[in-house]
Amino acid sequence: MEQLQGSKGYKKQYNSSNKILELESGSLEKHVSHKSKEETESRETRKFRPKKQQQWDRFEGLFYKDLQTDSKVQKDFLTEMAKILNTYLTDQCKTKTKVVDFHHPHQLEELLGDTLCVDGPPRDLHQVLSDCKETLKYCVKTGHPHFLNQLSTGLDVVGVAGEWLTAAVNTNMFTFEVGSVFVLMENTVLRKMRSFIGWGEQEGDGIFTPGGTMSNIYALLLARHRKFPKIKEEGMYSGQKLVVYTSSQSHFSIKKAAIMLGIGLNNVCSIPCDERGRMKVDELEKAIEETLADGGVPLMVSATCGTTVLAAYDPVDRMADICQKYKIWLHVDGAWGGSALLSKKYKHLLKGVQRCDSMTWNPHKMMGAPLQCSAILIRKSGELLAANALCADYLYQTDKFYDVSYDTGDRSIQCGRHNDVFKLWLMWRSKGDNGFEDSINKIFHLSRYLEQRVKERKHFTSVLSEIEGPSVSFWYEPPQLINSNLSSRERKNLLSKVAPKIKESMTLKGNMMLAYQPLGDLPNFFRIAISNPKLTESTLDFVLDEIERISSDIFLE
Ligand code: ABU
Repeated sequence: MEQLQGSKGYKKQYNSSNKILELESGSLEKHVSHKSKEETESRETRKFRPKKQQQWDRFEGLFYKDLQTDSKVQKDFLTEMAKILNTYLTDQCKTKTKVVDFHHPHQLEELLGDTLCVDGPPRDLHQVLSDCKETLKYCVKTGHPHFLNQLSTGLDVVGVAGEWLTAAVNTNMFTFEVGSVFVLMENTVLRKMRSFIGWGEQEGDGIFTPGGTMSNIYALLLARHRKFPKIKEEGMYSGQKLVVYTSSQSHFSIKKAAIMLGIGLNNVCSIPCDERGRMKVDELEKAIEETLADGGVPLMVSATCGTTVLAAYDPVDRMADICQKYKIWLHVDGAWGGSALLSKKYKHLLKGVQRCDSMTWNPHKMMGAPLQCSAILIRKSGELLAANALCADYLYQTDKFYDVSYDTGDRSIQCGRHNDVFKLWLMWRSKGDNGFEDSINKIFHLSRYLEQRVKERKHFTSVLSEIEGPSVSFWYEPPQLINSNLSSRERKNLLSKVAPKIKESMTLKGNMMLAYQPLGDLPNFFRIAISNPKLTESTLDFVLDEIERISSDIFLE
């Protein structure tokens, strides 16, 4: 028989099958008598747990209430949690660690079984720690050098530490009275980012948002407010057709913004791109003229600096000429490629960026900040506040005892706002401009290295003749599968099946994750976007080798 001592007076006795026999009071208690199957099972499992985990014995029978009442329990619990995370973060970067232990959703559900369930009585802290460990087992190791599936990859330890502190402080950014030091940090970092755009010290505004899509929504909102400030009060009743221009390879968030702001999908004009994925500026001017001839209002041009797939940079300077001529808001979506501004060698890709009205820039991509960290930067101050302010007097009282210009919340479309700046501020402190510049240069160097290898290797074909941003796109044509006797149509059909099949196989094997996609008429191809400065040339060689290896396993003659 086992006796557990939990929160005050929470003493129970179990027989071998874990049925409650009696409580201290001698009476059976309803909430305990239906001791859940999962708790019973987990106690059973514990008998067989490895020695290593026995260090958690002291958490058995301790519950969340004990965390609240006993600071020693809280400290011990958080120490164990830190150990778990430390091990996870260290191990995930080792090449021998799997990137993913992939299971289909229904399999994962089955595997996790009762662990997934939140019904039933509270689990003790031993179980809570086990839950954390169990969860991490199935997480995708995004800091792993072979995780190349997204634009955000890698692991910045200072950034993670910053995120831990942010979670521990758990404050809101809307007012200075609660955001305090973080409000000042936000001002500092946004000013710094604006200086890289080339705007003056005192010029401009900005805010951190929950992702690049939100930042792009802000841009369109401000463009609309500048041209039609009355919409804020009166809504979109004028019947005027407002038009947004963006390249055919821009991110879908521009369309989402148009939907949300009542502009409508049909009024997002998709401008064709050249062979490298950059907007054709002549086509932009033609489209604007067409809108005007049609009685519409050209509202915003969005230049993409670092398209999602090819990492192409639209010619911002030439687009700025057009926007100046027609008095249109110029937005730069630099969610992926904006960080090139940190590099003297590559900032030319955004030539003319200082002429834009707004810019989206996601430090959670190329700068390696933990998700999420996205900023919308505005050239003219006052526009964010004018478009969004509602002056809620329960929060933004004007008779506060401090300078309320530091209450940043009314510039936001949100009320509560997460502190996304601290981790980035801390990273900037630890790396400085030079550290970031080195990382960006390394990322670009690695992409050029990979591009060269792709061009040299037999059976690999680069999608672009020359890349701009640090993404490399290519086809792999398995010689066993694709031979010269095929018609071009058959070849294309087969080729479109190769990348998905190789990806499936490597994901199931668990040693690598890559992205693939079609683009317009182009059949599926791999995209390796490099944002992890810890990658090496030999890692990239390995990636190409592995594609060949896996391919020959699947496409046997
Ligand atoms: N916001 C675009 C993210 C796409 C990607 O990570 O692949």
